Amino acid sequence: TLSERDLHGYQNVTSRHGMAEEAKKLAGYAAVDNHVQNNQVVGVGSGSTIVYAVDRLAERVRQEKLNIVCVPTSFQARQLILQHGLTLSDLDRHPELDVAIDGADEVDAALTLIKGGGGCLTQEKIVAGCAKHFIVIADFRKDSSVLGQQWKKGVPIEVIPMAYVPVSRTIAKRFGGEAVLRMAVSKAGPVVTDNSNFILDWKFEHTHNWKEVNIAIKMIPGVVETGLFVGMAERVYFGMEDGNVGVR
Ligand code: ABF
Repeated sequence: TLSERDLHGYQNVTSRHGMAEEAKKLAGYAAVDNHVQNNQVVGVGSGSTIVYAVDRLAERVRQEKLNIVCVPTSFQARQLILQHGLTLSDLDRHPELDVAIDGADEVDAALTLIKGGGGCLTQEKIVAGCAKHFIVIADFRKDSSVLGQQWKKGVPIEVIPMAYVPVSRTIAKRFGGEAVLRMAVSKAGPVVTDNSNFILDWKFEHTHNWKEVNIAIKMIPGVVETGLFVGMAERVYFGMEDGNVGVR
């Protein structure tokens, strides 16, 4: 049986999780209501927060008869678009997007993001880079002043499979910490991305000049993309515990 303390702790965790779900919805709705207009091309992110944004987008398309096309950032995002009956498009047809909406693992004071907890960082960054406005949605747990404060899984880095060992060693040597190959939950083997690559999770040990580190890591032969989104987010909507939406 759970002790009183454990039960209280468990209730805390579940209620905080429950609050986080509500907070995700608040952020997703606010972003769609404030940044999506008729006749637009919308980049759709990945993760769980974006699900609320897509719910709201589909609702508005139905209610307001909006003419919207959606460009996905992952297999999951593509499924979300299809499941909601939204019009699916791609970067061949729409290389310029009006707005991209996506989640994040952590946001710092300068709106630098860590993304890629879900393994979709490369297509997410490509789509975000093609959008006039890149809007991020997150619950209060992602709202940090320094990266690493709350997100403890490190910076995801997508790498060409044959290069993951030299890349991991180079990162540890140059920047400290440890870059660990992301294994599938089954432990049967490494996670393989939508682009058939591997992911290293770089558990950095201290703060860095993320702009410089991002460029330096990107230049290591074998690196496809980093989960550091520097100077890309125009605005971040945080669903808060008190039911309000914070905007940075
Ligand atoms: C995606 O959203 C990823 O970049 C990021 O890891 C994830 C955050 O997931 P969630 O919205 O479920 O917190 O864009």
